[in-house]
Order: sequence, then C-alpha cells, then structure tokens
Amino acid sequence: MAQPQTIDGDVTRRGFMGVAASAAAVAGSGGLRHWGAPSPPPRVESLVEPPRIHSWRGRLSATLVIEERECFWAGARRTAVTYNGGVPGPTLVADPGDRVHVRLVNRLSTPTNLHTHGFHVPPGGNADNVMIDVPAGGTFDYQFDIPRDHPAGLNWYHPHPHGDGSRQLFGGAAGAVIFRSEAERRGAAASARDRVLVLQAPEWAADGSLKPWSANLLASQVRLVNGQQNPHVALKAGETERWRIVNASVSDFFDLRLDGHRLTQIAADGNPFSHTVETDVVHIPPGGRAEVLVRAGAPGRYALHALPSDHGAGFVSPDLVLATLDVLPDRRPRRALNPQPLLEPFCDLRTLPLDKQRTITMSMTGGFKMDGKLFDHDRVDHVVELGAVEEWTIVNDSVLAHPFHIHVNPFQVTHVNGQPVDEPGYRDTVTVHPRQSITLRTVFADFTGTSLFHCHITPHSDLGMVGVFEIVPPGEGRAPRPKPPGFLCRL
Ligand SMILES: [Cu+2]
Repeated sequence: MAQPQTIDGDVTRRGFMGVAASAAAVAGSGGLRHWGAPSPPPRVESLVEPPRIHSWRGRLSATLVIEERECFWAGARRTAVTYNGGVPGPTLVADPGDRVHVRLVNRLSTPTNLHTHGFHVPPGGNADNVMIDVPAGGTFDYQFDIPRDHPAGLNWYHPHPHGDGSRQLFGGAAGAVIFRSEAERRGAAASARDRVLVLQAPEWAADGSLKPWSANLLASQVRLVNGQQNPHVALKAGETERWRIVNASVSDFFDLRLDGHRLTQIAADGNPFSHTVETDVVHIPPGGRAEVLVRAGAPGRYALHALPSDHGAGFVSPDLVLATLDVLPDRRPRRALNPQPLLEPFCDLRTLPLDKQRTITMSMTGGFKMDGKLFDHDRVDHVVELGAVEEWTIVNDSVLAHPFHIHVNPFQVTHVNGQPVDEPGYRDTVTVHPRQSITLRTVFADFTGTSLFHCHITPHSDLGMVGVFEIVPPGEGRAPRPKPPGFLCRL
C-alpha cells in the first residue's frame, strides 16, 4: 500500500496556489504531461481545496473573472471555463446578515451571468437575477443582502444564461459558498474540520480542448473532486470531518458510498437537518448539496465511490472511485463529535393551512418541456402570492430522470408517488425518476419578483425544460401571511 505523502496527509494547508505554483514549475521544466501521453506511475495526490474568500465585519467583496483558458485540471494542462483562473472557482464564506458584493467580469466571447444557487434573496435587480445577461467583455456588480435568518450551509454559484449555461458549467465554471451558523461562528462546531468537495464530470479531446457535452459522456470515466482525479484525504482513526459536497456536474446523479464507513448526513442543499441521518449511500442530484460527518474507522485505505446511477432509457453511469480516504493510526482515543450544534429544527410545512395546489409536468415529447411548453422568458407560467403556502406535485412523464430545482425558496418533500415521507429538512433540488411524482410544500417568503424552476440537468434546461413563476403581492384587501416560524429561520 502506498504511503500518504505527509504524516497527516494534510497538504491542503499548502493551498491551491501552492499547487498552481508546482504546476507552473513543472510546465517551466518542460515536463508537463499531456492528455494521451503514456501514464506515469500512479502517485498519491492529496485533496486540494479552492482558495476561500471570507467576509469581514459583515461585508464580503469578491471579483469573479470568468474566462475560457488553459489551466491545470485533472493532472494536466487543459482548456476550462474558469473563475479567477481556477477550477473550481474560489469558495465564498459569509454569515447570515452579511452583504455580499460580487463583481462579475465576463472575458468569455458569449454572454454569461451569475446564479447564486440556494440563496434566499430577491430574484430581481442586481441580486439573484438570472434574467439578465452580462455581455461578452462586460462587467456586472451583484449585491446579495443575506437575511439574518438565512439557513447556514453549503450553496454554490454558477453561470445561468439560457442556451449556453451548460457549456460554461460543463467547462468547469462553478464555486462553493458557505454560510456559517451561529454555532460555527462561536466555534462550538469548529472541532470538526470542514472540507469543500466540488464534484464535476468534464471530458476533453486528445489535444486537451473541452468536448461538448453529450449524453454518451455519462459512460465516461472522468469524475473529479475539486478538479482532481481520485485525490486522497488522510484522517486519523476516530477523527471526524465535515465534508461539504456540491454536485456541480451538468448531468450526473452522484450516489456516494465510502467503503467501510457509514456517513452521517446533517444538511441538504444548504439547509440543516433537524436530526442526523445515518446512511451507507448519499444521493446528490445535479445542483444538489450534501453535508456529511465522516468519522474515520480502523486504519486503512477506503474508496469513496460514485455508484452506478440509472438515468433511465438505458443510460447508466459506471462505478467509479471519486476519492480515497487514508485512515492513519492514532494512539490518542477520540470522542465522537456531538452533531447537535450543527442541527436546526425547521417548520413542518404539513402543519400549515394550504393556499394552493398545482401540478407541474416534465415531459420530452416534441422537446424538453415544462408543462407541455418550451421555456419563454417573456411568459409567466405561474403567478404565486407573497407569503402563500403551496403544494406542488412534480410529475415526470418521460423516460429520463430529471432533478427539479426552484430558485429563491427551498421546499419540503412530503410525498413520493403519493406515499407520505418524513424529511429531516428542506431542499431546493430533488430527483424525479421516470414516471415518478414528487409532492412538495413551499412558502413564497419575503421577496416578490420573477424567477425560474427547471430541470437541473442543464442540457435539458437549455433545450427548454424551464418554467417561469412570478411572486406578486397578495390580492386586494388580503394581507400576506406572516412567515411561519422556522421557515428559513430558527424556531
Ligand atoms: Cu431533465
């Protein structure tokens, strides 16, 4: 068994820039390996995280430059669509109540924009407004005022221009955003080291140029964590880490299993769970996030698998090793981490009076459609009232699985195929398998404006599987319902 590189394997402290510097040094020496060249002997590469940009005294200011360029990606120099020259882009770290300012500089030859997936902020103006385009060569200043009662957890940012979003995301343009909880700010949860794992599945031609996405790539062998193929993470026996995992692929459902370990899930889609969920396999749809506690077992080497995933219509992704956990012996006995400070109660939306029910159908007859229609950004498909509690049943009337995602407000899944389920928290993206129905409840809280719900397999949404909803003030003479306690805030 190969030995990890360092005593504790913790070369991530060296940081992203250190790796970039080593890559540059290799490039300078003329020893850079190109895609298609004979493989060197296998070596252990430690997981490297993107650089973090933290808020300071309630403010976070970041410039994100999006451009297509060569960068060091999956062990070689290849073309990518990068934020600030790296894949993935930098991780933004802020707190509820902060003002986040992002200057987006578009150095692509096509329009782009920025979707802050999982943010509960206004859908218009210069906040999470995916209806705007930032033209090639243009700059746009976004401002996100994160509500004080915003859930703490893992969110992410990525381009969302209609028709070209897939190409940019498939090319690597994505980054994580962490909102810290009060417990984390106080340090009560700091005993668990926290890692960001951005999952992507790009593919390149022999010359290192990006291939365009095609459904056939589901069977390919490229699955990356933070731009690395099978990076290693080293923990001491009994040590616990919090892994914040985002599925930033355009079309892969990740079913994660860590050999020899059970995973303790504590949050989904940036929403803390009310109780822990012990599981062997964590499912993360495209666009989704999972936060898990990993407690290292006996010393040894364990594979983190992406298990085969059935997309329907004969498309099945292969079983791949995404990363490897090296557990090192430790004489020091370690107590299990108390997960309680990481959990939050939430308002069970089944207990609230319902204002409206709707059925939304995803289909593939005559195109990738939402409710039988192709996307039209000038048409409003559903008008909802501010403060309304609604129940939506999402029906997949097609042969492929589709991850349903809605912007601005998360939801609580209540039924699968009409059968009740008890969820431990809210989500913003849910897998709907072929011929399946998912029923969810949501509250259109705090913000009016127009936004989108769509399939988060972005090639499907680029082809039209997108609906438009508008949140309007309540009808004449009706006051908006007060926001239920525990919806996007503490009980
Ligand atoms: Cu889809």
